Amino acid sequence: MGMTLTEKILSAHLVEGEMIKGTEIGIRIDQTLTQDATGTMAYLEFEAMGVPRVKTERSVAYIDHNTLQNGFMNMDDHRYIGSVAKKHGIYFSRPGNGICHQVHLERFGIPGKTLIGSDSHTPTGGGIGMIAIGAGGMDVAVAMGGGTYYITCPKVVKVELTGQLQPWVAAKDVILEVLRRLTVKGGVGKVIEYTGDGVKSLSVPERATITNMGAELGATTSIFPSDEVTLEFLKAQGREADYTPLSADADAEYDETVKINLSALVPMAACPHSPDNIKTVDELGPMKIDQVCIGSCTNSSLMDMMKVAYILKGKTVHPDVSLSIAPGSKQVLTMLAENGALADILAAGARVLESACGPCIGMGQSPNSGGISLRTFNRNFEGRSGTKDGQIYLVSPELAAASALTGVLTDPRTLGEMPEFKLPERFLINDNMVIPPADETDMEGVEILRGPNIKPFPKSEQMSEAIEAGVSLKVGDNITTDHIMPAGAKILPLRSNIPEISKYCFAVCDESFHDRALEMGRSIVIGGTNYGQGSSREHAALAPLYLGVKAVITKSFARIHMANLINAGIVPMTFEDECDYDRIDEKDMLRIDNIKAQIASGDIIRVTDITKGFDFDCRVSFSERQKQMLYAGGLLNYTKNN
Ligand code: MIC
Ligand code: SF4
Repeated sequence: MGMTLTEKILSAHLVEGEMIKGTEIGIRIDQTLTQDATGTMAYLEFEAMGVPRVKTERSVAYIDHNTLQNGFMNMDDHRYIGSVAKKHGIYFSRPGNGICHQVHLERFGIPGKTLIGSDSHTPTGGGIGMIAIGAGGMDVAVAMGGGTYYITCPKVVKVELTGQLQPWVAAKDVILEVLRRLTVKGGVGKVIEYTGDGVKSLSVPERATITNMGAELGATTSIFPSDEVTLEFLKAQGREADYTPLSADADAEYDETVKINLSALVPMAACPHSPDNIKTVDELGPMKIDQVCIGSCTNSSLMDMMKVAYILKGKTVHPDVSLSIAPGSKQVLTMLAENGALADILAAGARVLESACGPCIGMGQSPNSGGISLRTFNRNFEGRSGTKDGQIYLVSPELAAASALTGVLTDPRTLGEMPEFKLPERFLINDNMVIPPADETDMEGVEILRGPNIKPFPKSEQMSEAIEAGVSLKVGDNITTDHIMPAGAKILPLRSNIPEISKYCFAVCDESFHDRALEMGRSIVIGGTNYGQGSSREHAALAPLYLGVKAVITKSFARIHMANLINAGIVPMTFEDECDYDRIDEKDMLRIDNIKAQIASGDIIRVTDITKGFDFDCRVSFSERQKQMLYAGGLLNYTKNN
């Protein structure tokens, strides 16, 4: 039987386990990336491991999230990360150089390699044929130290693309269609592999838009083959030596197949507040809008920006609309400046932002109250924009730009004939904002620069014999990491300071959570399905750890968050019978006896609700390694013990 591309790359990197779906496998990691909002923690963890120099083929530290310097904190973090990078063999992409995923695709991604990144949109690298996976900072730290990365051996879904996108229909519409069909839970435990004739009609940046937003499916990652289109992109980046052709075998067997005829797709939008709440432009009609934001790691490539500039050229943004545009990298921005497209964008009245995450993570450009904002981003979770009742629609750059001019949601197909947009034969290559690490002989002398905002990692204890703890919070389905540990301009500067940032833990759901949890001392959180979807931020586990949360019981978990909980020594469990969710209330006292022995002996954990006087069963599925990690009180303790 032939192999899928996913299986080929994973098995070539397999160091532990067997390629049996659903079981834990360990893989060797060739490349890592971090960004600044998760990076300080990752590097504190890396330092704690005491490895002098990274053992990967390439590790890059990007600064792109916390670029607003309203106080010393973010700048201190940047200097800390820069100094760690220099000392320990990591390339440092300075603020202004661009969004990690965009720059990594342009300058570092290599087909057939494995990449993990402390950011959930690391699968962007799948656009160039990598197995690129989002992970918690601790997992990235371990991989930098040469350690194995563990995942559940995934099922592989084949998305067979046929036909060709119609003019003004975009790669964004392809992934919105996949989200419409599979939903934000549909990718859990799976890799989404794109195949079929339609693949060759998509450029690498378009493929990367699709794999980027595969994160919103909850998928382990997404991947495209590496073909002549990939070669063309690498050549234009001056990196043809990095090319290897890669694809699935013709007789590869997949666990599921989804067929999409590109020719039949129409422009769409993901409506508030979920990336899978999809409607077509026709269904939505000419709704009045207040804001348009173009950029983010999903849609900020040169091609995206050239289309936007073409649409805006010679026109003016509607007087009721604020339009902001953040090109994804210095390469993109410089090329727009050189070819004149930037002048067209500026002349139309767009507010051009630096090449960074910006509004996507609530770093500015929050919409007006109740404001309708069209964004080319990947997430529209409630409150993420910084305006609690902001109504965020996720759309293609083409639709966004067309609407910015009219002031209402506008079908880009009304723009008339579409010219051919072609990738340049040669991108402008200037890596002067990527600082290489010190030579091995000089690294000793590099001083690590620490600011007062960088507080040590919260301590976790070994697992106790029993857990008796109250329910500090009960939440519903699809709770995102933006609910658990919100971001935005005010909170992001506290990413290196767990005691401070934990004051905002769950604030979107319940502002009294922080005080209540501290008062209770030890507690348990109850959640619904797909708990922890979204970001890879381990702060969503570290803040609860700091506040005394010992276990989280839900109907189901998102992959990265569940791994982060285990890494933090918090026990994730799911209800064996979902009806028990309804029987438990906030403040109920729960008791789990002999928890270690129960975890050791099977998949079922018996829990008693002391307040209501009933027992219920929870399911766990831990590998031996995860069990040991939980007994030790998390990955750091476990790594130190071993
Ligand atoms: C996001 O898009 O939510 C982020 C900010 O990039 C996060 C990482 C973080 O919280 O720092 C992600 O996607 O992992
Ligand atoms: Fe940055 Fe937004 Fe991409 Fe996250 S999703 S990496 S915040 S641009």
